[in-house]
Amino acid sequence: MPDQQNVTPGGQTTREGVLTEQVPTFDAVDCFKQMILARTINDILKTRKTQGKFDFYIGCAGHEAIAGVIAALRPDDWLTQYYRDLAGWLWRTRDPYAPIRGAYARETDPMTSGRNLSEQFSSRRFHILPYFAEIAALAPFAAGVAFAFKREQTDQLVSFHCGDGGVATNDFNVLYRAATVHQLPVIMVVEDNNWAITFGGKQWSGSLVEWARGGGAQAVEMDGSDAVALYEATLPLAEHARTKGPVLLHLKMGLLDPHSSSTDIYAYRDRAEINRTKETRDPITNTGRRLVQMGLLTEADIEHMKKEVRAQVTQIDEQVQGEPLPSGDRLLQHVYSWPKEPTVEPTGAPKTTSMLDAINDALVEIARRDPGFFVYGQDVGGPRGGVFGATQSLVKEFPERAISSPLNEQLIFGIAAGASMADGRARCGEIQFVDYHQSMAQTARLAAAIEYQSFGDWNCPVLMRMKSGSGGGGPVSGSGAGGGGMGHSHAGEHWFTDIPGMITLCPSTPYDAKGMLIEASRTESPVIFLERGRLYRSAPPKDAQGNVIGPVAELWQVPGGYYTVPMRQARRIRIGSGFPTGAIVTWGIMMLEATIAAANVVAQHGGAFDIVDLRTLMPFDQETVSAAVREANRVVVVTEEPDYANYGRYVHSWILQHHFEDMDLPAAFICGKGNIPSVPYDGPEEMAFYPTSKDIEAVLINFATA
Ligand SMILES: Cc1ncc(C[n+]2csc(CCOP(=O)(O)OP(=O)(O)O)c2C)c(N)n1
Repeated sequence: MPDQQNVTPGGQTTREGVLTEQVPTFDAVDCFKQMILARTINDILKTRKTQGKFDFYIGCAGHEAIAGVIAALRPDDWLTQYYRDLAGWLWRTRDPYAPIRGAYARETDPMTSGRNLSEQFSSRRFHILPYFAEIAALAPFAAGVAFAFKREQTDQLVSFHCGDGGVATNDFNVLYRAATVHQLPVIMVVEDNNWAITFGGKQWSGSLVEWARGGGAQAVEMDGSDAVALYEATLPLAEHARTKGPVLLHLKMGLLDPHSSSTDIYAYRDRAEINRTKETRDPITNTGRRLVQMGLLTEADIEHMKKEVRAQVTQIDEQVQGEPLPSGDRLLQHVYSWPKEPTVEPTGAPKTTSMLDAINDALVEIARRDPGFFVYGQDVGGPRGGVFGATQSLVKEFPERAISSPLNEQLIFGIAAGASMADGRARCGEIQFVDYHQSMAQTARLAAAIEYQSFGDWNCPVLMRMKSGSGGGGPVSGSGAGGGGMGHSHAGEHWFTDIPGMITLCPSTPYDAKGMLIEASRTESPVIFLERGRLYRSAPPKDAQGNVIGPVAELWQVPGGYYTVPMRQARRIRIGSGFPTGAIVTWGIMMLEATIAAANVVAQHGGAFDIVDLRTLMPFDQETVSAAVREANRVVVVTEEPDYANYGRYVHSWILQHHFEDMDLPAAFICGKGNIPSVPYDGPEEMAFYPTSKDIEAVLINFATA
């Protein structure tokens, strides 16, 4: 491999370059040179940190032989590299500028453009997944990437790296489970230096390799300080991962520096242990000795190489110090990516359709246009199409695209998210009840940070559907208790609408559910699609006289075929005629309650009300809310959430902040009655909790008569 082939003489990372499908010929001397380069960058940056040039540094000393593992992989294999893998980064990218730019948080940093801490490796071009500060948090995503590789039969693998501490995380265990259950092309590389900050105790009991083998992985334990030995050991393991299934590589390494620039090594390690580690496990010494024994280098060559590399790094360091810091003006860049294609208008014949059928239709329409699209979740591949039947049509038409998962929400999210990153298109996960999102919460939050953190280099177009809210067959006013019960009836929007970078949708009608689900599959940002259980089979709402409420009932007429409904646009529905005497801002099942209330109040008092059905909860359509509030001068926000720090409160507060002067009555707020942990199963208590059209009517009568 030519030296530094991906960087121009001025240090610009080149955008071209071919990632071949062959393991390059192994040049052991060149590999060793990358290791020396890593150590030299490490040593210079450590010094710069102590000189106060930047705030934090975390080093690679002791882990440089990892370059031997990466050298045994194909350049089109994907990596997750942890913060000690600088030598692996250099081997893969040939870019010594990037880590230095990252340390100084320069705009030119190709990994995160200064947004993330140093040594948080990331590169879409070089297939290095974006590292998160949360230890091992990339593991579920790595599972998803490997899942996509296996489905698409690409013959690529994913090499996931973490320390011994990382093995203890839920995330690592999710990767292990996904990789063994689905026999994925994954190598789990555990770089065990025996420390996790100052803790040198157990992260697992017994033997790691025995544990891994017990679940169906190939597993090897070896010294991790000789890059040539690592290269030779990894070649057959990579072949195994590619053709048979997962591999765990447990590497015994020695940490030569303190945990990071924030830690004093002598405060927690004794000198004898530090010296012993340096004598026995220094990869530069051990790999250098091996190359001398092989006759490839002399001691003098090594000394010469070290000098040459030091001069090169010193020059790069000087150059990078002169490069610009990012501007504060770009703070808001790369939070969301919206569909770039224009809206697709419906052309198919409309027919009366339930929301459940509309969702079924949408999934099939997406699958028809995207051969890689799949839905992954508990029971979704069974003949019933999940416990609610949302994937039944997909199971019939594309049985191999509705895939039942093990019972682990973090695993489900990871598979869908990683596969979406591998394919660059929405891959869908289904969580049975939003209440169980809790296990996937960290993975979801990080997915939403990917675009921002990598300054737009990476996206995670995952699409997560989940049933939320109470069960039952329609509006609370019309059908009574839904019987969801504790753990099955949270509304759940506040769990997602507080995540910048995450799009949260909650349609209230079949027409919007179909069009918005298809639209969500075209975006590059992660999307949470909340399906209200009460709406799955709901008929259009009726007024007190039993008449179907026209303007809303139309939205049960769902066109056949493919069409999209734009996100970030609320739907404004006028009930009554003439100038509106109030606006109701709501979404989901409460949209139906609001419609019933408005129709009943109009029937009694005349006038009109505007319903603003948000549909996209975050980021929500501020323009439409503003227009409705300015016109009606009176507004009520209605949510079925309990009155805690809920999402509805945010919308209400936003209206107060921006429209206080526009209102001639205080902005009203209706929510679930009481701060209860979850909605009770028994009918009387459930009915006591949910707001109904009667609660809304009381506010609207006040609007109409005040
Ligand atoms: C989820 C999470 N918990 C805690 C931390 C704080 N933390 C940062 S590094 C670290 C130790 C990691 O140890 P290990 O995985 O063995 O890697 P090493 O630093 O020893 O190479 C911890 C606890 C974190 N970053 N993420």
